Amino acid sequence: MINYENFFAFDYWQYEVIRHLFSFTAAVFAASLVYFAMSARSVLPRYRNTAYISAVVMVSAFLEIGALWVMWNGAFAYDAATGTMLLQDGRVFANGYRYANWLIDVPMLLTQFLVVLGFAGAVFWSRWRKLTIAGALMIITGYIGQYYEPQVAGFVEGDGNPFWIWGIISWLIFFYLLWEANKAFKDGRMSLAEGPRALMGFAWKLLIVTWFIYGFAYLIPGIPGINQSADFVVVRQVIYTVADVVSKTVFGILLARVAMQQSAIEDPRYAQGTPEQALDLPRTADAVVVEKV
Ligand code: RET
Repeated sequence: MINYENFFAFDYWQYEVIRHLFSFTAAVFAASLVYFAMSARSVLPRYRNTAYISAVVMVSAFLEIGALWVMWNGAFAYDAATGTMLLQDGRVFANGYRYANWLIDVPMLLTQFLVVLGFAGAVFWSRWRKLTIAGALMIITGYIGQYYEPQVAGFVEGDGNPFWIWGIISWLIFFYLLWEANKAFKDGRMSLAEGPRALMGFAWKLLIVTWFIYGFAYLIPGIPGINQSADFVVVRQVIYTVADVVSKTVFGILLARVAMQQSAIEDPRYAQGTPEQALDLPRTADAVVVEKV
């Protein structure tokens, strides 16, 4: 069944806002990729994976949101008779690409979370297994449920219950995931010094809030009264955009900052603003010797 967005006639502004949301998000991720690639060497080697993971997240998100942008452009065209943007014959828009993106990014973000919390070896892998399996199952079950959006919104005949059943399963897995991630946060934060620990606490709260938002956005096609309004299609895409930028880029930058602060505390070569930080030069003592020569 084609996605819910395809059943609407959009005012031009509604269509255009959504189009700009896609181009904005794709541009943010392309720009963020540069930041993460360049900041990797500003932290101790054991934290570098956080920047590399952010870079992977950026590439995957750029491609998936770019795909949405291209599809959105091709799927609708201006209809002079009604003054609206209408779905074109033989074209569709598929919001499911977002789920394909999350399937990569959710496990990546959880891995990044464990890396910055300082887990390594067997402890890392046992936590990683639980979190990534839960993350993947949460997305896959939601992905199945979203195929029933048109039925639950009443655009086509048919049983809308699978939308709720898969959605509830996904929500339950989400709660389990939060519970495991909270345990990881509590156990791992003591590996960080006070300053970076506080910042990590903020990143964890931000993760909780933004991840909840995705779950709420899923529900919109099932809410009577708003589920046939094109305004709420716009609202849903705005929600996804904010959640995406915050959970990928802002979260990634916060984790990079935690790693930078902790690195600077453990090894002064990584203190902010020194040329050694950018260039990865030898220790200050060695650098003095080099200068004399
Ligand atoms: C679904 C289905 C309905 C129930 C819940 C969901 C949660 C989705 C989440 C997605 C997070 C995505 C991220 C992407 C970043 O790149 C699957 C919508 C709870 C939490 C963090």
